[in-house]
Amino acid sequence: MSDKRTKKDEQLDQYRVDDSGKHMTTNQGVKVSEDEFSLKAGERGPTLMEDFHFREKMTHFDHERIPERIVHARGFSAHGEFQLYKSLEKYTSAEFLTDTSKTTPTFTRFSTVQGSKGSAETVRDARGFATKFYTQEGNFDLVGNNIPVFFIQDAIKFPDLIHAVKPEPHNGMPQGASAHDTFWDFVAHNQESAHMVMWTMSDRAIPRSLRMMEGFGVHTFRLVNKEGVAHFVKFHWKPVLGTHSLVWDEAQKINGKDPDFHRGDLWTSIENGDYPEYELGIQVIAEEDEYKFDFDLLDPTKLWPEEDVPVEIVGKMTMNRNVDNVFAENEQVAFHPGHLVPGIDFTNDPLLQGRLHSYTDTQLIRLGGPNFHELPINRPVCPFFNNQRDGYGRQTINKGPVAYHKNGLAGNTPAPASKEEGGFEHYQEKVDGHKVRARSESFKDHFSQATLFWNSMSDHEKNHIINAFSFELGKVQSEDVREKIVEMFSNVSLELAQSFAKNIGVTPPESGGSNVTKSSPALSQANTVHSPATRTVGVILADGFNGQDVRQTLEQLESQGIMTDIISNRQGMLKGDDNSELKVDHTFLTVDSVLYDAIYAVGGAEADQTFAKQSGNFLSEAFMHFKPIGATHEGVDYVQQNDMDKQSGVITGDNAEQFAKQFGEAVAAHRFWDREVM
Ligand code: HDD
Repeated sequence: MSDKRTKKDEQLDQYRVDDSGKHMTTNQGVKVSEDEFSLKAGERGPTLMEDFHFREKMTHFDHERIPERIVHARGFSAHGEFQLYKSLEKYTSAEFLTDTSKTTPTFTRFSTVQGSKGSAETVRDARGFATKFYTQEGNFDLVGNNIPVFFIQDAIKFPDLIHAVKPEPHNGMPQGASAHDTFWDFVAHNQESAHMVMWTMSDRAIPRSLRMMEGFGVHTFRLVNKEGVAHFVKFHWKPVLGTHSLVWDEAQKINGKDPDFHRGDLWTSIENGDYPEYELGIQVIAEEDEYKFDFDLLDPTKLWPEEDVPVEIVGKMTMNRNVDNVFAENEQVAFHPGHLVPGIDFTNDPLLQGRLHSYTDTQLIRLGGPNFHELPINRPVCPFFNNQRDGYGRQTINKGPVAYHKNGLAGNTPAPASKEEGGFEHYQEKVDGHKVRARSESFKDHFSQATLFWNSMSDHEKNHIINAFSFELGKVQSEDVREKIVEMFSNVSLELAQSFAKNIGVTPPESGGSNVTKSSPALSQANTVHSPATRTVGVILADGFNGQDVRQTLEQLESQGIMTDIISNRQGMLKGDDNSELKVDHTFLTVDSVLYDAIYAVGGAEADQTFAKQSGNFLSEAFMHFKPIGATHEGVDYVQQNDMDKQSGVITGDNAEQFAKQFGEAVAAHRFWDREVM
């Protein structure tokens, strides 16, 4: 964890408490003399009401849960800081986007959407990517997802969408999954969801790591400069390690083997000093170009193809400090897409407009009243003054009798600030319309960008999408829903609809398809950055291993940033043929092949048949998940016994230096898709 102190850290220090080495007290500060036995009338008698220590301890415990978030309940967060690369004063007056000398403290919470607070993490789902920037001009929250579009176009449909995707109300199933009737029934009857469904059926919905996924603000926002000139903007987070995914079978197994897989990965990398980094990118469109596109900029089911509107990289967020307390920080943090600072503004996107109501509303019930902004994690780092008073849990002690505006007794303060003094002025957009409940005609093309996404996928990505539809609809009981979905997605791609139709027992459509031929290479993960850094390799080792070679290989892998865990059939120290020793991190029992990016099998002269069998299981599973496999010494026998020799991504050889180099390259490649049966 970084020792660097941000302004937010300094503020949080006032609230951080270290209890170690202290006497136990009640909440009133009275030292407690006994904490194991309640006060009783006689050793075998009833507990007495006057046991204030027991009552206080139990009452607090009884109240220790708050409502979980209605969506995004399962999440994990970390502190960080944002460094701007270049001033955006051309577009915005926001200080944190114009002053490159300042770093801005951040707090980011990642989440799944559907599952409850205790659900597993590698489910198929969108991931929340919400960042609070504690700027000197107030908090700016970028409350986005790892998918650039959304299921619906109007916030009034959000409760319907969420009711449909959440566990079905009559039996509370399924947990952490969209593979059930009500979700797909919703999709079939709300065809604006087609584009986002393509994303959730793609590898994007099963990220390898929270450190290896993109983030998107989704909506079109406005940047407004000092002169009051506005530009439309979309915000992007680009992970420095690239965008990478799990494979579906692996993801499901991880859910059982390690339901905390994503938070564990984030936590460990921050503890190790491998700080997750995401570059902030913006796409900008001038106001006068609003109508130059074949989609509506206000429609949240549409993205701006990066080839048409390039992403300009403007800064970087580094996450460098884990939370001290999950409840105080991760659970109590309250994000809101309406938390803006001067220089950033809304558009009329009807999904965004509705979100502006929902977030405060939900915090009121979740955090128990209107003072949640005073919770340490939510407090701005700049001072804040107004005439709000009272309410549950009020902490600020406002002095003086005046709590109203305008006033004379306090010199009419706190007083609103002019624009020059930093006051937020809403962008003066001209709006002229009838009050209607309607959807704009320009929002009615639901399929073109879904096809754009499909066209942009590599063969293996397409294959995964077909498999995902086949899995999800394979779990849907209603024949009618299955048929409707096939029909709906035949508008996106005939090839797609035909392929999964036959897997789910629906007659494949003969006609349909799309005339969109355009593709956007930026949408394919096949074109992402590949790096071996922070990849994890399970090293299978037994007593009698070749000490010199293994040490050299491990050193070289580590010098490429690769993390290694020694796995054996027992814990403790293993002895090499040169009497050197290596400590076992895990046994075949405590970990699993699915928890590693690659497996490196070495074995050892003293390994027996059981060891060879267990190694074979690890290798076979890694091979099945298209992962790199390395083998030297006795490990080569395990590879040969399991028919993996000379297959792509299987590296063998006894020259330690050459092996480490080739294996490192394979680890960076991450998967060998030619092993996949197409
Ligand atoms: Fe939302 C939480 C992202 C549409 C209503 N949303 C929430 C979180 C994220 C998003 C990342 C979790 C924040 C955290 O970690 O605490 N939501 C999105 C995105 C959307 C979106 C990217 C579409 C572009 N959301 C959306 C709509 C509504 C909501 C249309 C309602 C009108 N969202 C909520 C909420 C939550 C929430 C009910 C639950 C917990 C919370 O707010 O604090 O208010």
